[in-house]
This record gives sequence, structure tokens and C-alpha cells, in this order.
Amino acid sequence: MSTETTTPKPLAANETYKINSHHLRGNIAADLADTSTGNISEESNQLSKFHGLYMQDDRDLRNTLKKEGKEKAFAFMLRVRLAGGKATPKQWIVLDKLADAVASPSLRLTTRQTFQFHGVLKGNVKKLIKGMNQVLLDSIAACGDVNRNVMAPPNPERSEILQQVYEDAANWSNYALPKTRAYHEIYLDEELVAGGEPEVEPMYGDTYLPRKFKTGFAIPPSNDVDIFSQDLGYIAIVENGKLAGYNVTVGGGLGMSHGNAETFPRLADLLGFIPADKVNEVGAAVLTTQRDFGDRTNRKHARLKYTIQDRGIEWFRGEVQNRISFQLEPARPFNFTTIEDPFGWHECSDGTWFYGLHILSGRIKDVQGWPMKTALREIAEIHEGDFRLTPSQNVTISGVTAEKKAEIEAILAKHGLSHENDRSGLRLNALSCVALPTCGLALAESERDLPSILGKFENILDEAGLRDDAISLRITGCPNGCCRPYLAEIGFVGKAPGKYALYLGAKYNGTRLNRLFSPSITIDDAVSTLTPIIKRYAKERNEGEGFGDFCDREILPSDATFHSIGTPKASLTA
Ligand code: SRM
Ligand code: SF4
Repeated sequence: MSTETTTPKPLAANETYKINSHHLRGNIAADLADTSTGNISEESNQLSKFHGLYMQDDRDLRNTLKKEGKEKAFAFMLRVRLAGGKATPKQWIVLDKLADAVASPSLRLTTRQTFQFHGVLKGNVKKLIKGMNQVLLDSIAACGDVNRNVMAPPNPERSEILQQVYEDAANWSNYALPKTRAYHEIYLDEELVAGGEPEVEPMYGDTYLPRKFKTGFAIPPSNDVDIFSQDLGYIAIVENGKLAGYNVTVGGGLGMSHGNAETFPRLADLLGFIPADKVNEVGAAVLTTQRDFGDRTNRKHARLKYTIQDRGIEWFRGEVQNRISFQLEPARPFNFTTIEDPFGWHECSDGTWFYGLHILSGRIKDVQGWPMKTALREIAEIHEGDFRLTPSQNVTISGVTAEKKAEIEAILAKHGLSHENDRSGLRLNALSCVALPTCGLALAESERDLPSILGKFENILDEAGLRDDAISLRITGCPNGCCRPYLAEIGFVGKAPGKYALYLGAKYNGTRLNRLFSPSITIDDAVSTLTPIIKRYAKERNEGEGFGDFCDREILPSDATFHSIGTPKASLTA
């Protein structure tokens, strides 16, 4: 008989940080108060992510500062918690002013429907968080190993169902918040109550989750939140004009590492159908199953998608079933057809209007001839409805009366922004991640190069007569997949300066991953390579066939898998 025993793998360093942190306090307060450096310790950096803060440095300045023997240009990125991307005009105005006062002046709309500030110096962190707090905004759990910003379809005013789904998303976002008062103590100067009850985290426990966890809600036929990329998804099932409940999806996720076949994007599995009033109960069951079984030894293998990939969806369903008080039902039929943002003016059933405004890469700033930040602030000053940030980094101005509609049109016209939506189908659908200079993980440019990349492709699309066709192009500076490039018909994934892996053939509606077409290519070579393909598509496509479908059918070799492990799923419609 063998006496050999396997040594358990050591826990990832973050697990030690979490357990020693006294519920996410650690040494953050002292590190923030230390004026001898703009940086904080690695442990504090990992912990402050749970409070929506990331320590970064301006990568454009690294070499110069190094030569001058100076410290890197450290500054925080802060991500706001904003379920379903809904913000009031008052909140917009305050965020706009805070960007000018205590951060880099631009505001960045993210692919998960929220705002990011960049360039927040250590000494300004508390000012920013206190300013946000005045308008009931926070950044709790916007990052970190917890349930992150919950996504939901924008434009709730259009129907009772949209409103209900938004409320379910907002309730789940609140329900899944960590209970620790660390954020309030560190940034809002809340006093410690001496001799108070010991703090407990009933859902998370003392070490929270093994890794980030993301939830989205979708209402077919629009898959605007890319539901199959979420750890946990709720697909609204509408029967006889009423919300009957949700199909629950689990185990989606996109991040991977180049050259590491153990990591891969994965589309979610269907778990089953649940009544609408069971969202929180099922969410807690999914989250605690991942809490208990997720891999805490290897952060590259710690997302829910790997737990499910390794143990199987049947096992996972059984675990969730054991943790809930009712029977999961089989998933009900649904059909996604689109992901499109509704641009321009639309009238709602209650007589109000909403306006979808395209904002390339979600970057809101003032530049010569393009004063987007000023225009949106002026709109916020007169607007009486809401703003809804969309999963495609755009904004919807909703709940607009006929009178205000004219005023908003006048503001856009005054600043020369009336035609922001008159762009090519490619531009209106394009997404990019932030990448350089703030993202510490970027291997190549993304947001900064997107306009010129689009220009190159637009020339070819014009020649092919495809200017108005909705084709999705998404680019990231590294394989983490922050703008969901593996669900794009044309996906560029940064590998090295100027070099990208090129993926083709996802389904436009987000139900099929794309596949690797070229492991490393420059943008100019990609334009040359794709030119004849785009021209063939224009001539040979079937009725209604998307560019991704055409590439999948005609261009990609039949053995071109997405990845050695990830298997593209043909369709997820039940
Ligand atoms: Fe992301 C890390 C930006 C959506 C997968 N992401 C980062 C960091 C924080 C870099 C870092 O860890 O140092 C980036 C900050 C850049 C900067 O300077 O602002 C960053 N991610 C973003 C945003 C701002 C991209 C954007 O242009 O909009 C998005 C913010 C969303 C939000 O509001 O919460 C953003 N990130 C995503 C998405 C898309 C989504 O969630 O719908 C993904 C892919 C889906 C997924 O999670 O699987 C994504 N980000 C990652 C990963 C890879 C995770 C993984 O499982 O491997 C990382 C790296 C990590 O976690 O180690 C990452
Ligand atoms: Fe940074 Fe990579 Fe995310 Fe882009 S995809 S923001 S480069 S982590």
C-alpha cells in the first residue's frame, strides 16, 4: 500500500491578505495617510480593490521618471457601483465636478455600465468618496473578490417589465454587498463603535470569494449585457405580457492568458428556470457554492467557470438545488436576436422620450471641437429623468418630456454633437478597453488607437457598400477581455506593442464565441487580410447573414477551435 500523501497546494497570497484584513480594513487607512510615497503596499492594493480602488501608474511617464530617478506617477482608478447603470442628473453633475476637482478630468463609461475615474492621487481619495457619498453613490464591491457591478438592460421607462428587471438587478446588487463597515470607516470617517457586536459576513465568510464574480440580467430579444459572459445570469422570461421568472445561467467568463491553455473564455450554461421572487435566494446559492468549491490556490483558475468546467454542470445544479427551498425547473424557451443599443430618440409608452447617444469607448472629455463633457453636464443641469449607462459604453438620456427634448437637442446642436449617432455601423458597435496609459496589464494599445483602426476599416466598408451594416469590432490591450472581444465578430486582443491576436466569427447576438484566425498580426496586416473577406461578404452573404456568421461558415477552417479547451457553442437558445 502506498504511503504517499499529496501535499495540498498553498493558498494564493490574496487569501492570506483577506483573512488577515479584519474584514477588508488591513493597513489601508495608514497607507493612505503616508505622504512619503504616492503608492500603497501590495496588500493594501489588493484589499482596496474591494472598495472600488486600483493603484495604477501613468505608463507613458514610466521611462522618463525612471531616468530622473523619481517614483512612478502613482494614482488610483476608482470605479463607481451603479447597478444597471442608472444615475440621476444630480449624480451626473457631482461626478462631473469631482472629475475636474480630484481626478483626471475625463469620466470613463465602462463595459459594465458604470463610471470610472482615473488619476486620483492618494490625498484625494477621501475627497472623492465623500463627494460621491453626498449623492448616495459609493464604490463598494465595484472590484475585488465579490459580486461586482450588476448589469441590466438600460431604458427601464419603456415598460413595466424593464422596470421590474431593473429592480431585481438593483436588489440583488444590494443583497450581495459585503456587510463590513470597512469602507465607511476608512474613507468616510465613520467611528468604530467600541464593544460593538463582532462583524460577520453571512454570505461571504471571512475570505470572501476565490475571485471576482459578475452578474447580469437580460431581456430577450436583446442580449445587450452579453449574458453568457457572466458568472451568473438572469434571462427574463415574459409570458402573456408578464414577467414569469428567469432562466438562470452560470459559469460564463472571458479572461484568459496568451499561451496558457488552462485558461479560456467560456460561455455560461443554463441552470434552470426560477420564479422572479427567487433571484436573491438562487444568487446566494450560486455564490456560496463558488465560495465553497472555487479554487483558492490559483487565481488563474479561480473563477466560477473553472469550477463548473472541472466538476460539470450536473454536479453544480445539484449543489445549488441543495441550497434552495424550491425545485429548479427546466429552462424555458427564449431567443436572442440582437445586442444593439437603441441610438437616437425613442418615444416610450408613458409619453416620455429617451435618447441613446453614442460615445466612442465611453470616454467623456472635452476636446477641441468635441466638448462631450460640457454638453452632458449642461444636459444634466436641465434634465428631469435619468441617465442609463449602456453595456456598450454609451449613454441613454431617459424620461425626457417633449419640452426637454427640444432643449436637449439644442444643447447637442450648440456643441456640434447632433450627429454623434450618424456614424458607420462598425463605429457605433465598436468597443475598446481602457489599456494604456493607465492599465497596468496592457500589452498593446486599445482605446487610444481605436479611432484610427476604425477609420482604416471604414474605408474598406465604404468600398464594399457596407457602411451602415452593424458589424461588431472589439479591441483589448491584453487577453483579459475587458470589452468582451471574444464575443465580437472581429476581435483584436493585444499581444505586444502593435501586435494582436485576431479572432473572427462570433455571433453578433453574443451566443457564440469567435475563433482564433491569426495568433499575431499588426492592424495594417489585418486590414489587408480582411479586405477581400469583407468584399466577399458583401457579395456572397446569405439573406440576413451577419459578418461573424459568414466568417464562421466560409473563412474559418473547420478545425479552428477557439482554443484547445474552450469549445464554441453553436447556439444556446433552448
Ligand atoms: Fe476588466 C482587470 C478595466 C470589464 C476581465 N479590468 C482590469 C483592470 C482593473 C486592470 C487591473 O487589474 O490592473 C482594468 C483597469 C483599466 C483602467 O485603467 O481603467 C480593467 N474591465 C475594465 C473596464 C473599465 C474596461 C472598459 O473599457 O470598460 C471594465 C470595467 C467593468 C466594470 O465597470 O466593472 C472591465 N473586465 C471587464 C470584462 C467585461 C465584463 O465584465 O462584462 C471582463 C471579461 C469578463 C470576465 O470577467 O470574464 C474583464 N478585467 C478582466 C480580467 C480577467 C479576469 C479573468 O477571469 O481572467 C482582469 C484581470 C484580473 O482580474 O486579474 C481585469
Ligand atoms: Fe487592461 Fe487588458 Fe482589461 Fe484592456 S483588457 S483594460 S489591457 S486588463
